[in-house]
Amino acid sequence: MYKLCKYAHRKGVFTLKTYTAKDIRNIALVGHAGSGKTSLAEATYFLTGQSDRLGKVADGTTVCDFDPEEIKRQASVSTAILPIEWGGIKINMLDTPGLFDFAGGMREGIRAAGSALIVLSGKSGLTVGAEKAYRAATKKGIAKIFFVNKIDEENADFFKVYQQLLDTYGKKICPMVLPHYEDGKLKCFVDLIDEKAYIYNNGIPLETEMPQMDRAEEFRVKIREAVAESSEELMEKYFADEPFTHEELVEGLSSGVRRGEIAPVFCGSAVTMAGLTTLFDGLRDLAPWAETVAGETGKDENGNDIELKVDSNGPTVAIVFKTIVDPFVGKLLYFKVISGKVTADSTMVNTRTGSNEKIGKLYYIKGKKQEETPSITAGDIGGVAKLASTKTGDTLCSVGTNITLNGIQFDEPCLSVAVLAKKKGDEEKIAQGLDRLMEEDPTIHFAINNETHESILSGLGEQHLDVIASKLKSKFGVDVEYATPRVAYRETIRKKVKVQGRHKKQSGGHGQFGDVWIEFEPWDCEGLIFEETVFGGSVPKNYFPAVEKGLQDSSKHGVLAGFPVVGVKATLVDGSYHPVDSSEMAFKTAASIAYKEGMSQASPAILEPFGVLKAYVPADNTGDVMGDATKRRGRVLGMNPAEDDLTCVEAEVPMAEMGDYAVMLRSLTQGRGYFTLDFDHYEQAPEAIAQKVISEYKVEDTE
Ligand SMILES: Nc1nc2c(ncn2[C@@H]2O[C@H](COP(=O)(O)OP(=O)(O)O)[C@@H](O)[C@H]2O)c(=O)[nH]1
Ligand SMILES: [Mg+2]
Repeated sequence: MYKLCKYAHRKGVFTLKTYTAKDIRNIALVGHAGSGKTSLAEATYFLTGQSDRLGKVADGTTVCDFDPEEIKRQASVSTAILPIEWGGIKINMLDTPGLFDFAGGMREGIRAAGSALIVLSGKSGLTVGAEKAYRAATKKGIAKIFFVNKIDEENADFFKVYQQLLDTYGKKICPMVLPHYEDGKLKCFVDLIDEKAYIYNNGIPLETEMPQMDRAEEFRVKIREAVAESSEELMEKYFADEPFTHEELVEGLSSGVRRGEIAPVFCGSAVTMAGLTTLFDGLRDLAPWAETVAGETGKDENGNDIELKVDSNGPTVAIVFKTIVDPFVGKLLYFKVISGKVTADSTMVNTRTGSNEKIGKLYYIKGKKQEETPSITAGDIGGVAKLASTKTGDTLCSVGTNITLNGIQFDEPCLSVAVLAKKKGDEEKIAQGLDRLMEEDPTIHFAINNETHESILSGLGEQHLDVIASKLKSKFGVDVEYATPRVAYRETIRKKVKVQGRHKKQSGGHGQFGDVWIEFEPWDCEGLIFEETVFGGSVPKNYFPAVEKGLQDSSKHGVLAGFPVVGVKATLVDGSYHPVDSSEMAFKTAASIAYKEGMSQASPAILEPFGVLKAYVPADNTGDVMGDATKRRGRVLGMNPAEDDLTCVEAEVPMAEMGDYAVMLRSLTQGRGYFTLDFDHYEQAPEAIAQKVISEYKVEDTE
């Protein structure tokens, strides 16, 4: 154990040294909301002497949750960085949000991390948030370490949580420290690596007598087996029943962690700070150091793979993993240096845009604070402000290098609302604000729908959209309201008719005259297609374009509810003209008269958009999902096994019924499921729906 007193409780500003990659650990704190990630990061910050006050989530005094939205909600909505120093190494703690609505932050944190520290509550155990984080870390290929938190709580049960982990992830689960209870009371923690028992006083470990523990031997054997797996030499030692040295234990375990074969489990409490120093030691000794994990494969300008070693003398390549937008200060980008060294007042190239970026001042990030530094070396994380066109996921390279790193795969927005300005005239400011917020948060999408003319904002859930509204208010001074987006219905006809459109006006000198006979019939086409079969010049050729124009313009609005018309063929079959009074204008008007008449007679109908839904859910939920799709007037097409032990239920569903699908699916699957929904085709709306759409249109029309 590294002596805490040496590092803890230093007052005042603590300037970070420059560390080499070997001495840097980038750790993403991930897991279910409320498991104690932010509290753990705060306790770590305090205990290692970076701050002289322990921040509390409930009081809104944490360094991590500094955003007003986070203070208001007492929950993280974005990823914060807290660097600490422990026994000669630097640990960058990336405190990510656990709420699924803010999963973007989790992806960003994991992108920058070499290990995921999955925080579990000792009471609730392995929950969906932790499962998702485990999966995300596995996909990224980084190490997984568990911390069973809230051990101070009465109904916390470490061994139950351990059993859950074992059942789910198998033998790679390996506890490093055990809580010891006597008469139902937590007495001490047994460190299985140090072979020492500790009690903690405000986080300060005090060695105590090693207790008799029933299960300790079982876990010691587990550790020995895991270590033996790491090399032949150690395997021989294991079979010879020789004890491992401390160094061998650490070497064997860390190599297993690095290879993803061991997921060590620590425990303690972020509130009483018990067990934390053992965790820090574990992170120091077992979490892969930047040098061993941050080596990445990038692509050169021709798309060839380039292996990058974490080497501060190599070409400089850095990945931008987070953007913070401040309307006054501008944009702050967080980046991780994979290779080389980013220096202040230099020029780098953004490989996506190909343009140069002027790097001004560089910072280490500490919560909302920044501490200036002349450079950031390979394996470390830094911040830079005021870059012209760089955004999250971009690669920055030294001039002359062209290597693009993998960006970040974000979750697709799935819940959409129409954004309305509370104050008329704010629309432009709202659009600008949302554009800026999109730079900060790649999981929101904002665009004007050309057809409904609504501003549509999409995000990952209701809380997410709430936060956006609050940010629009606090950062850009505009108030918005959300409404259900309009459905883009269509209109068509169901029978063939032939009608006349005659336009005649005599007003003083020149008159207006146009006369057409047009057949309207259902047709398999996108909008309205026009043909003519005029015989003998009853309508002169030069007026055909005017007739077509009259029909096309009219077909933008159906006769039932004003929606665009599709699936109609209009054939000009006959008509008459006047040598003086006829004009293009007059024929255009005649065509629109025929349109109104013809469409009304041809049994018009409302069509509604249908989409293909792909709902990815646990097998247990497929029955409910299919039942729900049917209730929404959908048709189930089938079921297929999908990634991550999920099943994909595919269905055709009317878009009008899908407004709350994101909310429903989240609650049905406890956040495990997700879906995609893409427009596919139109279908005739049932009578009741059609009547509703028509009467709404009539109300609007008279208003
Ligand atoms: N008793 C107890 N409460 C804790 C512990 N860690 C966190 N909490 C509480 O759990 C709640 C959620 O904690 P927070 O750190 O915001 O969780 P996060 O969502 O994972 O960041 C807060 O009220 C904390 O005070 C712990 O170790 N013991
Ligand atoms: Mg948090």
